Amino acid sequence: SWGRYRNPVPATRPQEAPSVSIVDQSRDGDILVLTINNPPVNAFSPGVPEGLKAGLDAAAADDTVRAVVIIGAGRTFVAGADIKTFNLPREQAPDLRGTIEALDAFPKPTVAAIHGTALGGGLELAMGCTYRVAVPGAQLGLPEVKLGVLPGAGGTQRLPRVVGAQKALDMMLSGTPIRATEASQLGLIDRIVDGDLLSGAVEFARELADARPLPRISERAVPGASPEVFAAARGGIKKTHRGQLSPSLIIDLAELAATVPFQEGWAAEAGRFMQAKDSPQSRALRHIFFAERESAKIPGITKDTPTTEIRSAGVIGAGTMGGGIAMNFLNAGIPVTIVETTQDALDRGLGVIRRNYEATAKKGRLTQADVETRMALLTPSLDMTALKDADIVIEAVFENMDVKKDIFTKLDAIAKPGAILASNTSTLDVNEIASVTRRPESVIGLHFFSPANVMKLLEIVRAEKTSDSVLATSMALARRIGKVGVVVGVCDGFVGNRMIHRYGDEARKIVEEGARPEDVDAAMNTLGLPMGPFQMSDMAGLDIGYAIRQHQARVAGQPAPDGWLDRIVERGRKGQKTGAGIYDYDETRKPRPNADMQRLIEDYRAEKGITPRAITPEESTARLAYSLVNEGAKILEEGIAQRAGDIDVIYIYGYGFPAYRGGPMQYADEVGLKTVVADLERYGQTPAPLLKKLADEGKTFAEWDAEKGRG
Ligand code: T1G
Repeated sequence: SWGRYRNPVPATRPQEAPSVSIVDQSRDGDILVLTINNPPVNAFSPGVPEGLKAGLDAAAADDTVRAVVIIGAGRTFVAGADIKTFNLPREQAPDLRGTIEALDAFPKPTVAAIHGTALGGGLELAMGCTYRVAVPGAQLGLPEVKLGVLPGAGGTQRLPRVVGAQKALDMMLSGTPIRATEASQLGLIDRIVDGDLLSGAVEFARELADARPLPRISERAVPGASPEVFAAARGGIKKTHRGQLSPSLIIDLAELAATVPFQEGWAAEAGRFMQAKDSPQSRALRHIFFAERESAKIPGITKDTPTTEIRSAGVIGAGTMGGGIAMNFLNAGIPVTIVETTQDALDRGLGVIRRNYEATAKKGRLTQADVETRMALLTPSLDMTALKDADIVIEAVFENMDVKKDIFTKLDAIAKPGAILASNTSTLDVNEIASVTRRPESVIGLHFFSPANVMKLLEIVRAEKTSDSVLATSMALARRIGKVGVVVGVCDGFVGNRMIHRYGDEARKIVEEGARPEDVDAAMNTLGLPMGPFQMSDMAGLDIGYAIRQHQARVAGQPAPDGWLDRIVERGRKGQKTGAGIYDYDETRKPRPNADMQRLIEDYRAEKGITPRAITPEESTARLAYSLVNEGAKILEEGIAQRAGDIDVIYIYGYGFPAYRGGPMQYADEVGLKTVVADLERYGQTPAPLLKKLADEGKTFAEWDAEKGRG
C-alpha cells in the first residue's frame, strides 16, 4: 500500500501559531523564508501557489533579498498536489506548473528545505528550485502512478535529468520514495542537514547567494538514456502493471526528456497528465486512496477513545492461520505465546514459522539475526494458562462453534482483566462466541486472510457488546502490525466472505448453463483479478466451500447440495492441496483443465435436463462482478458495512480485486448502476432494494457514502 510513514518526522521548525496565510514570509537577514503552512501534509492546495507567487514577487522586488528558502511547517514538506482538487475544472485547480515555471525563471537562488516527505508535486516543486537540502530521514518520490496518473508538473522531464533515465523510470513506475541520503548520492539533494533544517537551509542559501550561473535542472541532458532502457521498461510494465494506462505514458514522457528539448517534453507532459487524470483507472485509484483512509474512521471512535497498550499477545492454534497471525506480531516486535493441544502440532507450527522466516531471509528481505530475534519472541506452550498475562489473545482453531465456545469459556477464566479476547473466525457469529464469557465487551472478531502474514486485510468484527475501547485498540493494533483494518458487523461471512459466497454460487451457475470453468476464470483475469473463481477455490481448498454449503443447507433445513462442484469434491479432489480439484496441478501449481471433470459437468447438465448454451466472457464478467455488487448493497442496507468504500477496500486488500478498478462498488459506479440493475435482471438475479433505488435516482454508491457522511 502507500508509503504511509507511521512516525512523522519531528518538525525541525518550531510549531508556530497557525498563520493567517497559507504561505508565510519571514526574513533571516538577507534570506527570505517562505513557509508553507497547509496541514496536515502541506498538499499543494488552493492558496499555496498564490502565496508562493507573492513571496517570489517580494523577493524579486527587494534588492536586500539575496536568496529564497521554501520550507514546510509541521511534519513535512509538500506531500504532493492536492488530490482532492483533481476533479476541479482546470482553471480552478492550483497552478503548480505555473509556480514551477516561475521558479525555473527566478533570477535569485531558491532552496527547497525538505523534511518528512517531498512526494509528487512536492518533489516537482523542489526540482523547480535551484537547490534542494534535506534532513537525513526525509523521503522523496513520485508516487503518481499509484493514483493512475503521472508526474504532471515536470517530474517526467526533470527527474531523468538529475538521476538518469533508469533510476527515474524505476522511481516513477514503482512510485516508491527514496531516502534523502540516497537522493544526495544521486545529486537530487545538494546537502544533507543534520541539525535544524531551517538554519541549515538559510546557511546554505547564504553560501551560494552569489553563485552564478544558477543551476537549472531543465538545462541539463538526461544521463544514461538509450532506446534499450525504454524498451526494457516497456517490457517490464507488461508484467508489473498489466492493463494500466499511466505507466506507458510515463515511459513515453521519460523518453521525450531524453530526445526533445525541455519545453517540448514539458508541454507534452501536460496533455498526457490530463489524459491519465480523466481515466476511469485514476478515478478508481483516487477513490481507493481516500476510501482506505475513510475506512479507519468509525462513528463514536475518536482519538480520545481510551485504548490499551498491546505489549504481548497470545495465539491459540499453531496451524496455518495461527502461525501466520503470530508472525504479524513477531514482525512488529510484540512477544507471542502460542498454544496448541499436542507437542507434535506445536513443533509443526513453529517449524512452519521458522521456515517462512528462513525463506524471507534467503530472499534478502531479512537477516538471519532478524529471524532469530523474531523466533526469540515466540513462546510455545501446551497449557492455556500461559496466556494469563497476554494483553490480547487470538483464537485460531477449527471453524466450529462448539470448539470455539469451549475455548472462550476456558480463556475467560484464564485471561487477565482488560485483555482482549479475539476470534479469527471467518464466518461464525461473534455474538454467540462472546455470550459464553463474562466479558462480552472484551470480545471481538479479528478475521485475518490467508496467508495471514502476507494479506493486508483485517476484517474487524464489531460484536453487539464489543466496547469502543476494544474496537479502537484493535484498529490501532491493525495499523501497528501493518494491516488495513476495516470494521464489519456480525452476519454469516461478515462482508468479504458473504459476498464471495454469492460470487461462487453465480460462478457455478454459469458453468451449469454452458461455460467451461477455465473460460469463467479467464473472463475475471481479463477484468484484472489474478485468480478467477475456480482458480481461487482450488487454491483455498474445495472442501472448505463444500463444508460451508453443507452447513448452510443444514441450517436452512434443505437437502444436502449435489451440484457439479460438490461431485468433484466427493471424488476426493480438494484442489491444489491434493494436486487435483477442478483443475489438475503439477509442481508448477499452474491449473490445467481436466477432461474427466469436463465430462462430469456435461453429464451433470444432461442429468438435470440443462441444454448448454454459449456464454460470452462479457456475460461472465457482468454476472460475477454484479453478484458482488448486489450482495454488497444488501450488506450496506443491513449496516454490516459502513460505506461502499469500505467494501471496496476489503475487496482490494483481501480478494485481489484490481485497485485500478477501485473495487466492486466503484466498478459498478463507473459502469452505471442502471446498467448493473438491467444486467442483474437479465441474468436472473434480483437487484437489492438500495441498488435499485440508487439506479432509479441516477445516483452512485459514492454519493450514497457522501450523503450519509460516510465518505
Ligand atoms: N492530497 C490531499 N490530501 C492528502 C494528500 C494529498 N496529496 N496526502 C495526504 N492527504 C490527506 C489524507 O487523505 C489524510 O486526510 C491526511 O492527509 C493524512 O494522510 C502534479 C499530480 C504523505 C506519506 O500521492 O502518501 O502530486 O484522512 O493518513 O499516513 O505531479 O498521506 O486525515 O482527512 O496518509 O502520515 C502525489 C499521498 C499526489 C502522496 C503521509 N502525492 N499521501 O502519510 O498520513 S499527485 C501523493 C501519502 C501529484 C503532481 C501529481 C501520505 C503521506 P484525513 P495519511 P500518513
